Amino acid sequence: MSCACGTSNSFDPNDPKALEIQAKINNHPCYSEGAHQHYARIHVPVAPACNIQCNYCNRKYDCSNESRPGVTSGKLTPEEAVKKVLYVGGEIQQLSVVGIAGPGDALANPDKTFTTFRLLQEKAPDLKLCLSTNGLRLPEYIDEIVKYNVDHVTVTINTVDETGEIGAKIYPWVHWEHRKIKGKEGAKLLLKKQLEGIKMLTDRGILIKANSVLIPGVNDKDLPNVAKKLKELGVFLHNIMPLLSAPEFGTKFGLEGVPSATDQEVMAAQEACGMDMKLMSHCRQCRADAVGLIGEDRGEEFGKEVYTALDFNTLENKYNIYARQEFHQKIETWRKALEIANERIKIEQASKEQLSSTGQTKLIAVTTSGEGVINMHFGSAKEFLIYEAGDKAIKFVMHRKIESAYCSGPENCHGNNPIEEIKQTLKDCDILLTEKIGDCPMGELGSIGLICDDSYALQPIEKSVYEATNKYFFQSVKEVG
Ligand code: CLF
Ligand code: SF4
Repeated sequence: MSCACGTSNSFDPNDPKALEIQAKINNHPCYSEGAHQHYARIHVPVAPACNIQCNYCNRKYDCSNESRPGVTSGKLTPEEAVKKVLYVGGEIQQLSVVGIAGPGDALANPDKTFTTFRLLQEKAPDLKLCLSTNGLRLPEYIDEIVKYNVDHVTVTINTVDETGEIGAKIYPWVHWEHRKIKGKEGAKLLLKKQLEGIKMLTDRGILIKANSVLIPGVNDKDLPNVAKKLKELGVFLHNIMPLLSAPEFGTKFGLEGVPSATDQEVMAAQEACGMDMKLMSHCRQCRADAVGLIGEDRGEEFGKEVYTALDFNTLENKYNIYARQEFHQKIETWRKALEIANERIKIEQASKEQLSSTGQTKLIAVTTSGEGVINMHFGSAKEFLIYEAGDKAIKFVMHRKIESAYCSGPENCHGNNPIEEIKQTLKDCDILLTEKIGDCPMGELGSIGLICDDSYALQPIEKSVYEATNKYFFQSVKEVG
């Protein structure tokens, strides 16, 4: 059988550059969509200070450039952070990446950031190192980034408007050489440093992801220009994150009533930017102390009391780099089997024409707890993966979170399970594939025209999405492989 869909998420095995990039991203859960259901990340909150102000951020909380607003992380010293990584790496063997993403800006705290990376290089050399920054001080730290093998850098860049007008609506000030530079001048300086820093990093072969916060009415029209610029500079991945805004976050935008970006606005922005750049669509806006697979947060299991009293020898034994390598081998074997089972039916960033012979596509929601299969009951799901599917192929679009799962256990069941938020979240979807769903929620979701199907329980997600869509909407399932 030959591949029917012309999948574009594979790479050319004869291209040494492509091979090198593939090796770098293969087990990075953010840089590789295929890795995010299998590998975990940890963020260590060693960087409390920040050197700019963003109007979507309240500095009482974490850096909103990588986190959900209104979330506060504890702070760690570099030694505490490394102890935590060793402990967690022993407990969660899927751990493959350590990131510094706040609570402020990694490069506004250079000593703490690079001490942490230096210690990690010594004690956990198998982990990838990753940092996230607003970019203001990026050009100053290129040598340090290279020295410590920080192979993945995220720069948040929300506009490339050279007049500073859009930037001034987002950044009231930046702190530079002991003074606050306000308005357009500050925004122009920030942009200059971001572009300079990105260029210097791509010249050194570092993989850059750019985050852009989609702020409807402020920078939405400029995001396609951002994508073009990023492509020109050799940025690897563009992550368009929705503005999350509410008065209780205490941010300027929240207090002024600027609304959050909707799922539909994010999809439109992805559509407008995806022509130029490879997009990340599985970001979960994690907290600065996030632990686990992206989408889950096991931070509460690893409070300071668990690891700070242990010495480095004990922790390095617990970390057990050889056992971890063996475990990663098993993950890779599983991923290969999954890839075969899914019959390469998914295309990254496909156009409607690549997905469908008629231009008609459907949106499919899936519940999963990871490992690439449909293995979560509807009642427990707090997020849904959303795929777009046609009669030729499928693509991953986004995840959608909900505040409350339908069922939080018999002890909390008062017969009034929350369904309205779920109906609202899935209102534009056509099918829900889940491990198990009861008659009652199925009836509720049927009222918004959503077909619920639990016959694909424990099956590979991508193939199931394709088959179910064709079963319900396109009648015949094409032969793929
Ligand atoms: Fe962390 Fe960011 Fe590195 Fe990933 S997160 S520093 S690149 S290891 Fe990932 Fe979290 Fe989204 Fe960030 S899902 S918020 S993109
Ligand atoms: Fe907040 Fe991050 Fe912006 Fe600093 S860079 S103001 S921490 S969102």
